[in-house]
Amino acid sequence: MKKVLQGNEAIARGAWEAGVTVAAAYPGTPSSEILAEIAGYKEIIAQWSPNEKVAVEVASGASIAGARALACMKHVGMNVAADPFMTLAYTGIKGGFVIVVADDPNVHSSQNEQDSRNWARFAKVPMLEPGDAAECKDFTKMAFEISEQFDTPVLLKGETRVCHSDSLVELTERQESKIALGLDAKEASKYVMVPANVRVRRKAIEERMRELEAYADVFSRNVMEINDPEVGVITAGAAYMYTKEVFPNYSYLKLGMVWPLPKTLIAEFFRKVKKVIVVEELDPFLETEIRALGYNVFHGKDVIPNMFELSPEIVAKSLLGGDYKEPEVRVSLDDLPKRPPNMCAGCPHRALFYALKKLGAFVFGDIGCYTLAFAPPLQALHTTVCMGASIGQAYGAGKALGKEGLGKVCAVLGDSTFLHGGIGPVMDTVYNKGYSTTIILDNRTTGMTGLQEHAGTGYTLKGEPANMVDYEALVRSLGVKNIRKVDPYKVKETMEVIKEEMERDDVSVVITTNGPCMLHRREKRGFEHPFYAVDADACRGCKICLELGCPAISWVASEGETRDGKKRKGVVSINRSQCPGCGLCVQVCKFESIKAGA
Ligand SMILES: Cc1ncc(C[n+]2csc(CCOP(=O)(O)OP(=O)(O)O)c2C)c(N)n1
Repeated sequence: MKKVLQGNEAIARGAWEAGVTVAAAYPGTPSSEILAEIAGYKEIIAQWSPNEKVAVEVASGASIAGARALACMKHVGMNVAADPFMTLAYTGIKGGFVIVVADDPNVHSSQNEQDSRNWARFAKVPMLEPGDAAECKDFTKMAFEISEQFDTPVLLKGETRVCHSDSLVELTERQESKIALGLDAKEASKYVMVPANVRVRRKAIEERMRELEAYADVFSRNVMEINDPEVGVITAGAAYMYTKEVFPNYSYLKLGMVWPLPKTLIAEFFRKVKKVIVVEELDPFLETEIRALGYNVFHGKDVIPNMFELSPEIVAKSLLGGDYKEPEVRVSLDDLPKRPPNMCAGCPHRALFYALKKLGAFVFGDIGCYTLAFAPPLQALHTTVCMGASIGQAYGAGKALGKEGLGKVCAVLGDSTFLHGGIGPVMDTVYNKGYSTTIILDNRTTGMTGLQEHAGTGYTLKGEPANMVDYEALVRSLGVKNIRKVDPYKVKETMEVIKEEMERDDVSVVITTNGPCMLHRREKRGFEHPFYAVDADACRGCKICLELGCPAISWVASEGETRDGKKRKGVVSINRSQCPGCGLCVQVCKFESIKAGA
């Protein structure tokens, strides 16, 4: 049977067909849908872990017990998971163990742009790179076979365009793994990475790499297509799709396995074509390796951009230079309406950041929906580095500046981010006698990546009720004595509490209450939610409410007068279908011109 699947759905299907029984992940665009999809397969135990390191550890434990196991993450997740990952490359596996790492070229939704192929070379493990959904499924299954054949974790590289685009996929039945389940204490020297054992495994890795290099030459998805013998392209994944679309007659060496490289195949390709071009997204990964083998690469990163994503147009422009002709029919991006990312109407984060802005605080920010508070009109968040960094940074700034020099400073992060990477730095701030204030935005979901459950939501990935972390009790156990709760929709009270805590010469944590994600609330309320409307005859057009950046509020230019004769240049208007009735605008309006709608 064939079915149109999204790349991420196809990876999930591949894992199911491969007989995977345990899958763990922390969400992150563009990888999040894989686990959400896997959760629908009853044969697979699927879970959200608090972060990527834990996800890899969970999957590797299942693998050591003989199960086929999968861990998934976005590219930056590998930075978090790197510690277990780099050493699991030494221990090897028992049941097939695959890590999906999905890159985000062009940084559609990330804090940086990394090329995950470097992890494969760094850790000395194989990496497969699919180019469409059909390959996503096939390569996932092959990755498990390679993992077991060579006793290694295998990386499967995704990327935005591959993970999120659809193609026709041939479905087959699930095959249960043949490896016996169970833990074997006699295998300890393989799994206990103390120096004497490490040295043994270190040699095993080199042996494994030699075997994998030989395998790469016969791997059925490293495919040579000889067409025009003048020009040959070495490429992989989405870059192959782009290049093939614009240069269908060139010859190709399409690599399904991007590490290690098939040296014999490459040599053969250089014999068969005159000029070899390497087309790849991001780093000159293949190009550097191929040049290091002594080959003369005709074009690579001298013309192909080494940042952002490629497209058929970019590949054609890069390779044709002055000969490139713009296609005649085009929709210009400038013709499209501008829709900058924004927090939802009614989002509790907006209320909190409005309060911080009014307080004039310097905010060490973090990663989540609230990062959008950095943009106009709020402009109330001043750093964002990686998940959980806000707390350590605020603490570090305090150490550098001293309490007096620090002024009004706080760290702000979401609850999923707190559980991911925020617990350690709060503990550190207490232990090392800091005095910063941390604000945890408790919206009881992982909003930014699509409302995934986490250990604070009370539900598992499969929707079963679960323990719900008590944030107050947790931070108290870390030694925090000053813990306050605020309802962010009550702006004045929120400002008072945060001001007091920022002035305190001690560590404090402020936790928002009444702040469940607005998307969750809307679901529950259906169409019954309250809403607010502007009394157009009272609105003075002062635009203060526009400072909230609420997408439900817009400006209508129209010169006129208020009911009591005040001149104005226009009025604001509230879109009823968007307004969830949070009442924030009512609190900021000085002229009582926003009222409950009827
Ligand atoms: C290491 C890493 N893993 C995953 C992500 C993807 N990601 C961005 S924000 C976020 C969590 C957001 O949830 P939360 O902190 O609760 O804030 P919310 O969006 O709900 O306001 C995730 C998982 C990331 N940026 N970095």
